[in-house]
Amino acid sequence: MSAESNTANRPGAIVTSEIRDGVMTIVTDSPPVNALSAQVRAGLLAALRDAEADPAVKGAVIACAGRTFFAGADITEFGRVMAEPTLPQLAGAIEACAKPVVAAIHGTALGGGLELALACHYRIAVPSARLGLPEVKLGLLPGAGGTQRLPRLTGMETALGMIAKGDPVEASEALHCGLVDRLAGEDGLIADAVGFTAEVAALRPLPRASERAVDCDPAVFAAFREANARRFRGFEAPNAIVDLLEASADRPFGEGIAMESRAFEALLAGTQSAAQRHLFFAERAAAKIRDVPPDMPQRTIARVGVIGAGTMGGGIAMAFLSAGFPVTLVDASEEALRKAAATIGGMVDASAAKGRMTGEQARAAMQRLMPTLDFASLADADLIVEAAYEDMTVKKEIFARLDRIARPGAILATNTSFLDIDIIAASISRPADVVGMHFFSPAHVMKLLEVVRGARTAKDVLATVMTLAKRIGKIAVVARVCHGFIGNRMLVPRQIHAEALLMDGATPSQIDAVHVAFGMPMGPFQMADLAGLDIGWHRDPNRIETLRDAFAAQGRWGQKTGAGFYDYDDKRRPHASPVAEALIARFRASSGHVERAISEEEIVVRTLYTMVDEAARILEEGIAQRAGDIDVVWTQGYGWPAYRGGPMFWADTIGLPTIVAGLEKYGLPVAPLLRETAARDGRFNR
Ligand code: 3H9
Repeated sequence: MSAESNTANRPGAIVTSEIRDGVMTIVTDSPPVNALSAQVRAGLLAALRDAEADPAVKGAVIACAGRTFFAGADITEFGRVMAEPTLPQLAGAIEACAKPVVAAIHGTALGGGLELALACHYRIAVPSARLGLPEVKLGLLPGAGGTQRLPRLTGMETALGMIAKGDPVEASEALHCGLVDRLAGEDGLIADAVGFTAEVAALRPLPRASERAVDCDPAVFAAFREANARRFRGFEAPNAIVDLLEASADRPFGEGIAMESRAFEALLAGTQSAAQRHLFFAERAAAKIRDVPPDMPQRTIARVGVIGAGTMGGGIAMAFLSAGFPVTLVDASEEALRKAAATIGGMVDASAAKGRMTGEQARAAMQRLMPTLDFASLADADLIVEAAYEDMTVKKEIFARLDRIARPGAILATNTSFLDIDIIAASISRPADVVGMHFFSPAHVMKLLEVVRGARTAKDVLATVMTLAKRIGKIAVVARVCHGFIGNRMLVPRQIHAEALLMDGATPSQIDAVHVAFGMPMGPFQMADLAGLDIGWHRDPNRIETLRDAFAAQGRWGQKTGAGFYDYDDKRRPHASPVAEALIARFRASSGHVERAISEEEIVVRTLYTMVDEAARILEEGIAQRAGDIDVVWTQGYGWPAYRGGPMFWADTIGLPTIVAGLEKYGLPVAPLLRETAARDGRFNR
């Protein structure tokens, strides 16, 4: 195959084209992810027009250089008027082209990128490609024809999952459901795409997704909404998407497209999408450490050790095993090791059953697990994560042993959720190697990882752990040392004020209902019952100094005893408890509190505004690097609803002067940073 001509390619152009064997190959090279910026769109349209006008061209291939096919619209352009050609215009022009246009897909075809491919007449992909419409995760919907073209190609069931849930599909699945027409060789995509175009060049009519009919049972929509009600609760985009998919089934294509465009604009202008787009960038910004250069040399991590075969240790081991690391799991109890290995086996099997790994990968993962009683087997590990009992004496003892046996340069991490890692680091001879890796339970599922930076933690240790976090699929946020770091520290004022509200006359279910309506998965008292009310209890039933003591003394320890702030049935469902309320009333009276009516506004101020206040202190003390990091911790680790963007974004949305006024109204302290930022009408997130 030889290049026959070269259309108007200027030096440095992002979109270039070349004609081979009568097929024009249009290649976009716009790092890092070939987002469809105004410049890319203009370049694509110009090349397409060239292909249409040139009688020597019988078809065109649209492909990308670099690591991926188009990753979607350029999100940084949102909020401004989209320059022409807009993405829907470009998609329309591609589909209307009188010559066949073939999308050649590698890496990920996402959002507007996949919509562009859907507008092409054919799609060819390498086997490793993934295709998806993840706009819903940005509080949006596909706005360039995706809601109308995808169901016409794949059928409704696949389209519902891909668009309303944002689940991507692998190339093989895409082939199976009609989303791609052919798989290419992994290394010969362009050549295969050109060959394919030549093969289909003479076929007419051109297959256009918009001209196909959607065949589906109208009952699928209600069933889908019902099955996903919990997941979609509070979010605007998923319901708008299901409406549009319904429209694709019973309205003409043009009408569906007009509806899609209106719905996209409405979501784009709303707060939910602003919140979710903020989180997209915040999650990526969190990976950057201000005083650690991106090219910092890193330590090699090939073997991982985990100390402690409890729930956390097992989950952490699973997270590393799934990412391909050999893991040595150490515990002093043979029974604990046996149980952990069985649990990990179950988790690996479940992952395989869900298609997250193949049977072969599952077997290999289990072969990489080495449970042992022998602490000395950690000698060749490059990273050791201690996940033992949350007690400083225990931790110091473990780190002293590690100091003796770990190889020089090994990273020594602790999974502590509260303790001072500087004290642990100072107790051994290599404090620079010590770092906190605070996983969230279940550790193989939850995406958040708080990376705790001690006063003496080496920069290359931090850089290595941040890269490693990404390899094991975690979103890492750096925290400096304080009690509870970012996430758990913010839980403290919430719990203190929630319990103080009980003393003033509120009930647990009244307070929890406010939090659930706000979008949290559960309220402070449901969470306390889940964690256990006996945690930290002095174990003397005659010493009743706090409300917690009163509950613990009665054996109301929460879910584990079937009773706490709530009563639990055999399915662990909470029910408002007259016994708990009587206990609260007695404690209230005995401690001299007077019962009064509590409003929803007071609950919001005292349990949510106080969290914002604590977050402001975390920021001003430098515990968190930036406000967005706090938002990532709370949305990824504690169920703060993504559509509210995290505590700091939420505070910005309602206005910091409102937060200050609310706190002052109830006589609560205001962090200096919060007061100053409010006074100049500023925002935490810029
Ligand atoms: C859309 O398409 C709307 C249309 O339906 C309708 C329009 C009318 N734009 O994630 P990474 C940046 S909505 C701008 O670390 P990876 C990212 O911020 C879009 N920038 O890489 C980062 O910047 P920095 C639907 C983007 O290899 C850098 O690229 N599409 C975009 O781990 C590297 O990103 C999506 O939602 C973008 N679209 O993962 C897909 N995407 O280096 C969003 C990325 O300064 N993207 N950046 O921090 C992704 O899911 C991942 O980036 C991807 C690569 C899987 C592609």
